[in-house]
Amino acid sequence: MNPLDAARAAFREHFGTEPALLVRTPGRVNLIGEHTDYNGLPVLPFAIDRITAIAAAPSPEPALEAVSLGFEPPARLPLDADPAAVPEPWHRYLAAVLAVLRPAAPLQGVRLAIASDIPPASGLSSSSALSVGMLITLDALLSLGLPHGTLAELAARAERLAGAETGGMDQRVIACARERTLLRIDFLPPAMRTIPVPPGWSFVVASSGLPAPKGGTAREAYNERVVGTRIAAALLADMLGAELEDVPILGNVAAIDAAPVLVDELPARISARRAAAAAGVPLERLVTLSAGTFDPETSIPVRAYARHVLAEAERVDLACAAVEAADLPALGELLLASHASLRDDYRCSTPALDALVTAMHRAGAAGARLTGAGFGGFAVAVCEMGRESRVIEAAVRAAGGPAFAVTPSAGAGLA
Ligand code: NG1
Repeated sequence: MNPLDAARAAFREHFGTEPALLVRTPGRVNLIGEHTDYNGLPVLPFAIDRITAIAAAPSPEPALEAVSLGFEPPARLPLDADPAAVPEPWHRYLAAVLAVLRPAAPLQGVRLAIASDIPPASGLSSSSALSVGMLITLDALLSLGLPHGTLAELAARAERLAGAETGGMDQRVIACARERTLLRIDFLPPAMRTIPVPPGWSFVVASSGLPAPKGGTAREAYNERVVGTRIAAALLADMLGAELEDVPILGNVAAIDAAPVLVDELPARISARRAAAAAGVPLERLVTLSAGTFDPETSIPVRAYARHVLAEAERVDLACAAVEAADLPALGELLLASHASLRDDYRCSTPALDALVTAMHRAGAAGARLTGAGFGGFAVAVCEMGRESRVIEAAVRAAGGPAFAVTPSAGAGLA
């Protein structure tokens, strides 16, 4: 059963009435531009033809009641629930969405049934599909009329409250994507540009066999990179004599010609406490996260992290040019270079992801790389149309699957 029919049926079964509306929210693949968004640097993702569906109706009770076919147990949360006090991880996302919407509107009770065919903990953004879908649902039920760009921003804020200091790529592409196009997203200043996919190109995604969970050690590892790149930005700004207000990010210094050269002068490892003293910035700017504080004593490999982020931002520019020129081999090389940088400098690949990327490339893909935050999850490959089945077979042989072709699809909306 497709997720829309499954969500509708689950709603009927659980609440005994018909839903008032249905929302469809796609997952996404990030083609290139990994770990650049929270540095204010560009990304090039697209929405996929796998969706989360939400069937919803207003409720007479002043509560959010939700049932999910993918996650147990069902949720019943007061409308003023504090996400930090909600123990069940998937309920925390629901509570975080209520929390970010509260200042915008008086909330009313709602009933939801959720079904999805986006593999969870895959790097294909099932979490953002849920948060964006919830916001579209509540926006419609409460007749708020908020633009999709605003809903994407609120969804990113909600996910930060739920624990991962996300940069905002996933929520924007899921809310704003168009069919058969990639979406280049810039953050400084904010901008979006669709880039049509040349005819005859195909994309394949494949599991590495290990999940990329949003909680626990993977969240710690993600937040360590957020803090590590803030440290690098603060130290580079100090070397360049640039004044940074607020939280330092590499996007603030990336456009300064000397920055890439000075990366080699950064310490190989340093803690936030020592870096704050050296760069003369308040420690809180480096370690404060939306959901807590990062340990200021942890020693972080900031030079390698900065090297990856600055080079990856350049690869996004080159990848946009390659797609616009319909140059598949050039795009493939950029994907392979991105993967090598994520493996060697950003240290967020795994042996299974490396083997998967090699297998898909050998099977005829022009290029492949891990997609999403890494530490497990999926890889993406680009190939000529007609070669998908060989790439998929090689991926399944290397890592056990699932592996499937994905089509750049439209963003979220009412079904
Ligand atoms: P995943 O792990 O694929 O959901 C995460 C972040 C993105 C981005 C990528 C790395 C969330 C919700 N998303 O994506 O914003 O930073 O890692 O490029 O945390």
